[in-house]
Amino acid sequence: MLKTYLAAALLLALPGVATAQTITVEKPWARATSPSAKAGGVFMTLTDTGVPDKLVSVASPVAGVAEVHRTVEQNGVMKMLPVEGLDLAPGKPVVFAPGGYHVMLMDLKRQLKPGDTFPITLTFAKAAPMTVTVKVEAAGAAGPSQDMHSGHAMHGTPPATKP
Ligand SMILES: [Cu+2]
Repeated sequence: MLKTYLAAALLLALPGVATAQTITVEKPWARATSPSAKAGGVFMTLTDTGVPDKLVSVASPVAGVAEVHRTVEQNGVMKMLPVEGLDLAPGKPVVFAPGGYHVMLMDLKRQLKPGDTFPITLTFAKAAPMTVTVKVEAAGAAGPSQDMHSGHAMHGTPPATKP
């Protein structure tokens, strides 16, 4: 009897195994924002250790709108383009970093101050949604490109001053 019960329990557990979390999120961080800023960026590294998947949406309570963006150069101008469904290939980490992919927080509800933390929720096509804690670093932290949002009028940030 006991053996039968255990076997049944194992079978029931299998779907849970099949949907085990296969995406890892490393070092989610954001740049501090100025008191009046309405936009901010979140960076991290996503690694898919399971089957091919997609990051389909992002959300955070600190922002009215959150989107995945990619900074690209078009005709010598840096632009940010929304990414609809970011492909995640097993074993190929996708790095979100200043000047490339980032989670764009828009309509910020509060200032992001160094040392603060806030949650963001990542929704995938296959893996279960994940909520991770983002740590706020100094405004110019860990990235060579501090003007990644220049040229993106939607964010309301002034263009970078020329040297
Ligand atoms: Cu952006």
